[in-house]
Amino acid sequence: MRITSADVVVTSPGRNYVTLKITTEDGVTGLGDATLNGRELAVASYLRDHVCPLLVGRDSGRINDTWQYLYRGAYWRRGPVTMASIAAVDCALWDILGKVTGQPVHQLLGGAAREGVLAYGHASGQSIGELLEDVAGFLDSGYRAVRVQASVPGLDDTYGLPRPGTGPVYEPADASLPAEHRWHTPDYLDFAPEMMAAVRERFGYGFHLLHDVHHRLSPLEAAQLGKSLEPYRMFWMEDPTPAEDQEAFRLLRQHTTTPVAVGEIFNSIWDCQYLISERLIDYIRASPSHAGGISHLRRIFDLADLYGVRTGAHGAGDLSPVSFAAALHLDLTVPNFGIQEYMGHQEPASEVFRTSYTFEDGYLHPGQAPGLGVEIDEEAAARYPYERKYLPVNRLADGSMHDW
Ligand code: GCO
Ligand code: MG
Repeated sequence: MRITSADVVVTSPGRNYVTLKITTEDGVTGLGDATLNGRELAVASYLRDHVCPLLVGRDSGRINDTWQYLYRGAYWRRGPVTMASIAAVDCALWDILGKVTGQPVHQLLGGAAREGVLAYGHASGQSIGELLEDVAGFLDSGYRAVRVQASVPGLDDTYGLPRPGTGPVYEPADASLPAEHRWHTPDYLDFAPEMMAAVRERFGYGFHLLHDVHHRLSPLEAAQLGKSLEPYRMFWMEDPTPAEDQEAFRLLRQHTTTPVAVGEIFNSIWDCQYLISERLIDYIRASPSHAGGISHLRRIFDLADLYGVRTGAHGAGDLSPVSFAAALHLDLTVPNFGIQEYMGHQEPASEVFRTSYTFEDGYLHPGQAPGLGVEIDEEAAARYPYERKYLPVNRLADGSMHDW
C-alpha cells in the first residue's frame, strides 16, 4: 500500500513526545516514537523537513528497503537524531503491517517465545527509610524486580528521584533551563552498599535488585562499586561508567562479578558491537526508539544472543507509549530476553495515548491488538503543546561539569 502522508505530532502530556503518524492510501495509520528527551524539536524537524517528503508514494510494506533508504541514502549516518527518526518510520511501518494483516507485531516477528515480559519498577526515596517503603509497595503490587535509587547524604539533589513536592514524578524534566546539581563520588560510593544492605536485610533475596549509576564513575570507581555490591547479588548495575571508551569496561570486568547493563544512549549496532563481542557487558539496554526501530533493535538483540548477552530495553517515561509497546512486542519474541524497564507514564499521557499493554504479577504483555496496539488522540495531544524542558546537569564542588 502506498503511503499518502506522514505527519509529526509534538505534544507534552506530562513530558514532551514526538510521534510520527504515517497514513496509507487505504487510510491505515501507523505510529512511531521519535522522542529525544531535551532535544525533541531537532528530531521533529529532521522528520518533517527531511524524511516525511521521502515517504510519500513509497510502499508501506517495504520496511527493510525504507530503513536502508533512510540510513544509507542520507550520507550522514547514525547519531541520535537520525536514528530516532529512522526508528519512528520503522515502528510506524510495522504498526501498519500489523493492522493490514490483522496481527499484533509480535506475531509478525514469529510469535511469542514466553508468556510475559519480566518488568522492573523504580523504587526511590529521599532517605533509606522512604526507599524501603517504596520497595514494599512495588513488591506488594507484584513486581519481581525493583530498581532502587535514594538520595545520597551530603548531596543536595540526587538524580532519579521524585523531587520533594512534585509527587510521584520520577526524574522530572521540568525546567525551561537545566537545574544544576552537585555531584561528589566518594559520598555515593559510601552510600550505595549501605542502601543495598538495607534493602536486602528487610526484603531478602527473593526478587531482582537493580541500580542505575548513570555514567557517574570512572572505570576504577565503577569496579570499586561493583565489588562493594557483590554481597547483595545485584541483577545489574547500569551505566557504571561512560561508554565512549569501551575498552575501559575490561578493567571493570576484571575486578567484579556484579553484572553490567549498558546501552540506553546507543543508536546503532555499531555502538554495541565491541561491548557485546568482547563480552564486556551482561545486558544491552538499547531501545526501539533510539536504536533504529524494531528492525534494527532485533539485529542488535541477535548479535547479543551470539555472545550470551541478554536484553534489558530502556523503558523510561521519556520514551512514549508507542516505543514502549514496540519494545514489548520484541521482548516477547527474542530468545535472549532479560528484563524490561517499566517506569510508566505521567498523567495526562493516557488521554493522548490509548494502549493495549497490560501488567500483571510482575509481567508485562503487549496485548493482541493488530499492530503495536497504541493509538494517539490528536485532539487531546493538541491540548498539551510542547514546552521546553530539560533534565538537570551535574557539577563537581569546584564547578567542573560532570557526566550525567
Ligand atoms: C533509565 C534512564 C533514564 C534516563 C532518561 C534520559 O535508566 O531509565 O537512565 O532515567 O535518564 O531516559 O532521557
Ligand atoms: Mg539508565
